[in-house]
Amino acid sequence: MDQQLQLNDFLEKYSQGGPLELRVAAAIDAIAAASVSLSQKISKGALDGITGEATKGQERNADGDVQKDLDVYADRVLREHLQRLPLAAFASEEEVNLEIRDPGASICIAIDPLDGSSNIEANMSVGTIFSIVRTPAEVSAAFSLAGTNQLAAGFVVYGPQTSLVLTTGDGVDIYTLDDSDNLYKRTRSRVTIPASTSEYAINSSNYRHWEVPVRTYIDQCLAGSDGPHEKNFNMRWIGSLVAEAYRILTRGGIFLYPGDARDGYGEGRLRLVYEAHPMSFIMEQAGGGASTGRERVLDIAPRSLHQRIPLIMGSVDEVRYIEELHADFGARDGMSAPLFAKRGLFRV
Ligand code: AFP
Repeated sequence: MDQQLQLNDFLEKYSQGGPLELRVAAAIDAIAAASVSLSQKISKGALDGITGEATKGQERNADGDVQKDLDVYADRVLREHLQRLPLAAFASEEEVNLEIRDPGASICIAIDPLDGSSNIEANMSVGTIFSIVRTPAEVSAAFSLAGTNQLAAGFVVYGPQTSLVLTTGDGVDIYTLDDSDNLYKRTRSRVTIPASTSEYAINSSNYRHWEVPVRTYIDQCLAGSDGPHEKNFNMRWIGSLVAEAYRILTRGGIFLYPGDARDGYGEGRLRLVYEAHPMSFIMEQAGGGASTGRERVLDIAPRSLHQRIPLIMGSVDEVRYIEELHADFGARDGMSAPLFAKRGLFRV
């Protein structure tokens, strides 16, 4: 097998781009090192005390999600590895507030330490997502800017392999962890997402709560070759954003977590700063699309650190088509009356 590019080699070369690139490279290196430790812990699971159970105090994160033991552990490991770096600000899904560190430092980092934690006890893939931005003039506004301000973004998926997906704004590469030497080695370079797809991912149990454009799109997929697309579709739903994104990067597809009529889900479930922004940067760098259905996710400036956002991402032709369906139904007038939200299928 030819000598595969190691992540360290890429970071060494990238860091020569200047002082800012040096800081970004050091941050990615620290996150990668933390992920090696997390990969080893996750692969042992209950043998190493990881059960996916809630923490003893049933603590909740900023969004009210009950924290699992691995959520808290992952947050701690990543903080430890990032502690030594000059960071202006640090944000985590597991902490309510933005942590201001050295305001004079050139970069800020936001992380979802462990995405998909509800899958841990089911031995399903989970992951770490990160976003690196340039420090703005006012450091407290570090994560109040549009996603186009990101310098780098990536995620690690702890699955059958542990792989790190990375963009620094010049395409997307995938590195796989070699457990014989604990080094990340590039297994795919300049990943390109196919523009069209026959595979969609959505949690269909929420059908009755969706807006009309989303229901229309899924109805069309279900109609298959009898429907307007004149082809049959396949469906996947893993319940782990990193696993869905990784699949889309390998074979195309469309992922939807739209807003819906459930209490608290008007803007969906995913967070803008440390889930949708990094994922959207990666999708677009791989030739895909990422939208709320009505606007490009990367153009959106967060109103708050843990703001939720609808996310429709993947094969670009599919993203654009879904945006057309939303445009046909006009701007959101509150939630378009969910078809069956509060009443049975048939009036009694
Ligand atoms: P957890 O981290 O709480 O497991 O949530 C995972 C997630 O944010 C994202 O990774 C999944 O795509 C999505 O939630 C699954 O949400 P549903 O459980 O509502 O399908």
